[in-house]
Amino acid sequence: MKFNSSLYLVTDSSLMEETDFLQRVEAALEGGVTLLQLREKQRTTREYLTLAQKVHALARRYGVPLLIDDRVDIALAMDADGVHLGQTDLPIAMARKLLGKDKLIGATAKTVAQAQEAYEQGADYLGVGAIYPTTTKVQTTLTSIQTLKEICRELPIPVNAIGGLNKENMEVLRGCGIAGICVVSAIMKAEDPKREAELLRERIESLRKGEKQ
Ligand code: TZP
Ligand code: MG
Repeated sequence: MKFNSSLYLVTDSSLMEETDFLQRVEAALEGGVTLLQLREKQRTTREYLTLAQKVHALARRYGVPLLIDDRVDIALAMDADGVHLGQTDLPIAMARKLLGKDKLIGATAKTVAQAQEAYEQGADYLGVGAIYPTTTKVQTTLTSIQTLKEICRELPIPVNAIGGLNKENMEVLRGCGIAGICVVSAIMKAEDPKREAELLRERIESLRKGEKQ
């Protein structure tokens, strides 16, 4: 499946009521988010599925692929566009076997070796970070810009930077060879998520000019 990961919104619904959450996601889609990941850590399977179906309906309207964090079963059940898997989730090769060649599979990688392994197992893109400390609930460590650059240089698939990124601090990514950025709070906590997405999209496009992808 063709996809554009330049402005990749990873959601966090734990901060708000569902109506507010869905409105924010829609505003972000209007503002120019190119890829969307539903990331739920606290919900039951049934709750995750129900929310995923609502978000999928929104994402479809904007022609933006929806990926499900962690849960290949949910992605399969609701025919999402793909999944994002970390180092403690189902191995990429198994997910590929279950999902087939047309679904998108993203992998978290913090080292060149992890990136290489994910690519060899069939990952379509890599998420690398955290670049900066994050306020989002996640177990992660920082990844250096040097490692990010090496992963971009060594791997032939799109690489997205993640972790604490916003429009004020993303300039550090210029020249790294990234395909895009992943953000949670920059958009989910923004006063005006549509405007924030517009500004982030403008900046990432300008930053990516002249990069490899
Ligand atoms: N993986 C590494 S950092 C992170 C994830 C899921 C969270 C990023 O959130 P934010 O709010 O953009 O820092
Ligand atoms: Mg995970």
